[in-house]
Amino acid sequence: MTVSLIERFRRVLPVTESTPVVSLGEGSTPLLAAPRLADAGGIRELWLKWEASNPTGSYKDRGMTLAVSKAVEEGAEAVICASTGNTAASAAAYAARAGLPALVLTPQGAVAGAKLAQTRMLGATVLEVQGDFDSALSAAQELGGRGSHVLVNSLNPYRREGQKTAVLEIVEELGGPPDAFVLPYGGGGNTSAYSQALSELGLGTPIVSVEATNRRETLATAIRIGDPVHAEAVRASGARVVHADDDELVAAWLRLASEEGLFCEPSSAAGLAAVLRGDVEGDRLVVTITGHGLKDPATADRLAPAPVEVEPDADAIAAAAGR
Ligand code: AN7
Repeated sequence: MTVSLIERFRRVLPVTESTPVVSLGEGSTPLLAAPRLADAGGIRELWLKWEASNPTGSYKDRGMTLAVSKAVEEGAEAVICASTGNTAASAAAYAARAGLPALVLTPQGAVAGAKLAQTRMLGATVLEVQGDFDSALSAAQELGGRGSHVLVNSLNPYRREGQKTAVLEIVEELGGPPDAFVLPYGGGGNTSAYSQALSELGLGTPIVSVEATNRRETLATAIRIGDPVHAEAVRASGARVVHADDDELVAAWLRLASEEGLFCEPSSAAGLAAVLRGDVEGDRLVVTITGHGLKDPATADRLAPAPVEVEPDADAIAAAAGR
């Protein structure tokens, strides 16, 4: 039987025997070698933590299983989040699983369509806020503070407790820490969670957090966050923050797909962009790939090589294919 994240890591999570486990089979994601990209980048060992294989297609599920389980334990009647899309889908899924209503605030016009469709399918009430992510998050925090809804953004400490398990899996699987962890930096919740995991393990492994050069306008809508709510925690963690611009993000994203067979969403390639630029030191690197490419098919459709039209004829097809 599938082991839930809470069961697997029970000993290091704030749960008791009486905590109800709300699970969709999250965590225990693949750690995949990336030999071609490693060669290209002159890195001895490059590992990709493929978080797209979580139940809703992103790493958010690691934190959401715990946040929703604790919300149920504490008698919550509803959950709320603001989201650029992935937290929304994850909150909707786990709330549905728990039989709780979910209220999701999205920045209008700035969420990939498939994420919205996923969230709506999962039964959440979706309100498109006439503003950016930061203003939606402020509103969600305020409403959460009134007690009617439990906030399940990463300001909720259970989200970070759950997300720290990615580091535990990686260290366990490699038989020790890598030389560095590299991951995208949007709001900074995941960086905080990784940092928490390392300090609990007594490890000083460097974290490199990669933000969009133009936070407010990047094509990577998942990390289009002007004012990261965990900025102070990220600073305090000692993580090194570097930038990647949209051209670098897109180049890394296309290469990950065509050279390693992994189709992620554009924001998820941020870590790889920094690595391929030679910006991360070490012989053995772990790059976290945070979300699935099918989350944002419109961007793929726009930027992937276009199909070529051809007659249903073998010679014409061979000619068009160049072989
Ligand atoms: C695929 O869903 O903020 O630095 O509201 O979806 O922990 O915020 C998503 C963020 C990276 C950034 N990769 O992580 C949301 C949201 C993907 C993401 C990030 C997000 P944090």
